[in-house]
Amino acid sequence: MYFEEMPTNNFVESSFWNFDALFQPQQHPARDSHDTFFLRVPATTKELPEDYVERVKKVHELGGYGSRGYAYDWKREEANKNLLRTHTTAVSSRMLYLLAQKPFQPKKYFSIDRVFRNEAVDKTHLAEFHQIEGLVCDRGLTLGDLIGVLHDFFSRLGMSNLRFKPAYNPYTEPSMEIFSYHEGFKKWVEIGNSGIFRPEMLLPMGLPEDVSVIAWGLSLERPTMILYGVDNIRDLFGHKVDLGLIKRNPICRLGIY
Ligand code: FB9
Repeated sequence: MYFEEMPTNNFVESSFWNFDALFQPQQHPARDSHDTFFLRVPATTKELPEDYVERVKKVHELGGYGSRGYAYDWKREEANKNLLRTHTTAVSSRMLYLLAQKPFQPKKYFSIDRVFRNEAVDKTHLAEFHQIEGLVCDRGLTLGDLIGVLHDFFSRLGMSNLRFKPAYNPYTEPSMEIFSYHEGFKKWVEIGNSGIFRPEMLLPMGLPEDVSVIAWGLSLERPTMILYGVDNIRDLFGHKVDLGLIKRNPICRLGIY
């Protein structure tokens, strides 16, 4: 699908790129230590692009670009807090900001890397997993383009019977959960989330008004567990993995081309 890989080699991120740049308000529940691992050392980020930070502060507090914003007192020290990134969407915000600093060019980006969530662990969930994220940035993209790209992407993973359910993310409007009918399980399985990034996220970056960004995300572990019949995520990821299993299994070539 000719997407470019985004550089994801920083597990430690600032709250600014992980949340504020995504128009996620500072009082949002995902931003407290019940869901997010904050760092003690180094507790705060060294530098942020000051002029851009001012525009993010303004859109959170007062809105603009047709938005009312959140009308709260935005705190720089909150945005400075370092954390273990909770999604690779933090990398997407950095890449879209960099893209906006140059004359506009359409882009197709993807990322696959580790993300960390201070969540209850169980057979299928650890405090970290690998997120897969795709985004297409171009003039005049619509929800139809998003649905089209999702059909193309998931059909290559062998999933073509898709349904979409309206959902909510602070950084996308509209947002959709994605479901696929799993013949084996004889039921609809939630296979990811998606949406169109909000103007309150893109315009403060400096992207042109007529540019929109469609994006989606899923985990790497879930499809792999289902396709390989692994029922405990610890058999797939982490220090307990049986290396023999890795050696015996060829590099996975999912689905069809
Ligand atoms: O992967 C998920 N499910 C899945 C995917 C494929 C699959 O393949 C099988 C072979 C048939 C089976 C299942 N999910 C996403 C859905 C659920 O598992 C969900 O309960 C858990 N989700 C994780 C987050 O949990 C808190 C999976 C993870 C996830 C969710 C959302 C995103 C990324 C990962 C996202 C996003 C996004 C949205 C808009 C714009 C940009 C990114």
